[in-house]
Amino acid sequence: MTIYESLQQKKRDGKKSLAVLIDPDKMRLKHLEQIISISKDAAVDYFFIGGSLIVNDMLDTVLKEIKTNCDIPTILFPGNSFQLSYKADGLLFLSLISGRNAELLIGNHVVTAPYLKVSPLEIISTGYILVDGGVSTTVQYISNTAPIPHSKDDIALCTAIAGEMLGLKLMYLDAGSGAKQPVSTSMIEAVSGAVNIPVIVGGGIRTAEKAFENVQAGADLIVIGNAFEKDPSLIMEMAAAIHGKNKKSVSL
Ligand code: 1GP
Repeated sequence: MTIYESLQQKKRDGKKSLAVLIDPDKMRLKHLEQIISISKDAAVDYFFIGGSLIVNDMLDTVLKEIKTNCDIPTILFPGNSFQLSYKADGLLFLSLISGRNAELLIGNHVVTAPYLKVSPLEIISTGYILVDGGVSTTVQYISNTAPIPHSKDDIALCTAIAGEMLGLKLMYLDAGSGAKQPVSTSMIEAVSGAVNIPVIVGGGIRTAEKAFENVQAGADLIVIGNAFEKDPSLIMEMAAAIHGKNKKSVSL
């Protein structure tokens, strides 16, 4: 089963997933070992690997470390066209559909397409919707785009519908790494109620309660980076809250 088929299957079964986001630039190897070990115990569903800027050349090292220690699928979540490694299993082929920067809507895709076409990576087209998280994030600066205002659910909704109609396979609602204000549950409800493809939600999620609220609102996959970098033991709690929804037995 491909990564995308597994996501579709889980959506059909009403199962929710957790992805641990690893920014290769920020990650120390000791810390990574700990994150991998807890992720295995917590039955984390995916590793997302990427950052808006990667300064050090740690991408391959991080992927190798994950691959040698566990079977959790690794998905590149690239901040730019240079963040490519054949050591990963898949790649989110992101189109920044909340913005109007032609390079990030289609330009970079044209340049990278021939490389990706011959790569062993599973390419998953993804509509990336940046939502205002109450703080100016690296993505906003680097992408040179304005995020969708936090309370404008209808803009996010129409953007997601358009993205699905264009044939995108996943929708990613992101308040940006380290957001003060995560994406609202009302926006998650609006978007997930309007599209049939799996919905990913990330940015500023710090508590199991928030993660649980998001999956109840309709998110299929929750992505968390910063909170786990600060405290890897949180992975256990978050995974229980997200997966607990599967069994409808969690009480928070
Ligand atoms: C950012 O959605 C991710 O693109 C994760 O954000 O690091 O704030 O968890 P955090």
